[in-house]
Amino acid sequence: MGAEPLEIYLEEQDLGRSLREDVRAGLTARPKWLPPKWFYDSRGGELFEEITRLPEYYPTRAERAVLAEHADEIVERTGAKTLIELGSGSSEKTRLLLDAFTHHGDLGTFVPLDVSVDALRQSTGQIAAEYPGLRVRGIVGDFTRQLDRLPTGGRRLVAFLGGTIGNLLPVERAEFLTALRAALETGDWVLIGTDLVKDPKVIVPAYDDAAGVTADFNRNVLRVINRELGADFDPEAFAHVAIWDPEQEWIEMRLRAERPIRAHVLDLDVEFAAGEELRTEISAKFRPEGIAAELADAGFESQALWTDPDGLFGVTLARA
Ligand code: AVJ
Repeated sequence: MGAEPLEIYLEEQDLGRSLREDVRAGLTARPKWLPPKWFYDSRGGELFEEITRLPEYYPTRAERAVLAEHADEIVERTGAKTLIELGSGSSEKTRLLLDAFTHHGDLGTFVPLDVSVDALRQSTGQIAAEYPGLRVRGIVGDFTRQLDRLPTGGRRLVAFLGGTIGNLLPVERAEFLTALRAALETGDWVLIGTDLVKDPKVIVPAYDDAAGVTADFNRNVLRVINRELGADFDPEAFAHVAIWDPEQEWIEMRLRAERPIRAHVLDLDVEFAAGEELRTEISAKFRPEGIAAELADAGFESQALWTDPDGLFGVTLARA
């Protein structure tokens, strides 16, 4: 069984419209901001994959260790027939779950959902080839908006890995979890990866690596806007900034104008004073009690929180 044709709920024009809306809202706000989902064109996706291999970027390795250790238990406890992955990207770590499900579960369908058509086309093709007998239904969509399109029926497990939930603001997170609960039936499961609060001396370098890959990834959002909206930003005129916010317990990525900058995008004249910063991402870090409380508020019951041996990253299994 090959991968089925991608189900496209986010057409080019929807993507274009939401990019324009975000750019207009974010670049006319004070302070200026842009949402992190616009990093991920194909170059951005590749830069992110490169980040996951950096010595400083621990979350991917730590989460992989947790999944490797507990995949069998996840299969046994959930008994899932359908695995849905939100923000699936390359689905690299998900293969640990697919391996366990193929060895002693009876998973029938894998449903990766991502905004990137390129990433999905690649991952669904590869996974369908690697797991014959598995039905692979890729969905092109935005995980904050396409939750009502998830396939129904059969015991479902929704995986949301990588700590991507930390890229949402707290209120967006609550809305997202509530919408996810509403899209599920009682008895379905969620598996959520969260980076944990720890010494900022460990966190900051993960977002400001010595090789400058994260800086390049951060600037990529300006390249995306230049290409998609015909803007004229000079990405190299911006410095990469990664700052730990101890009150909010999140890391913020920003682009700091190194000199006064004037750029044009849509019908806007965008001006940056020298030193002015544009927020491009927050990446929240969590405490175990906070994760359980947020899940409970949305109507989920946490059943397990596993961490890697160094306690860097947590994976929570919860039941709807
Ligand atoms: C893995 C998408 C959640 O917040 O760590 C990596 C992306 N940003 N380096 C994260 C990211 C900067 C990221 N997510």
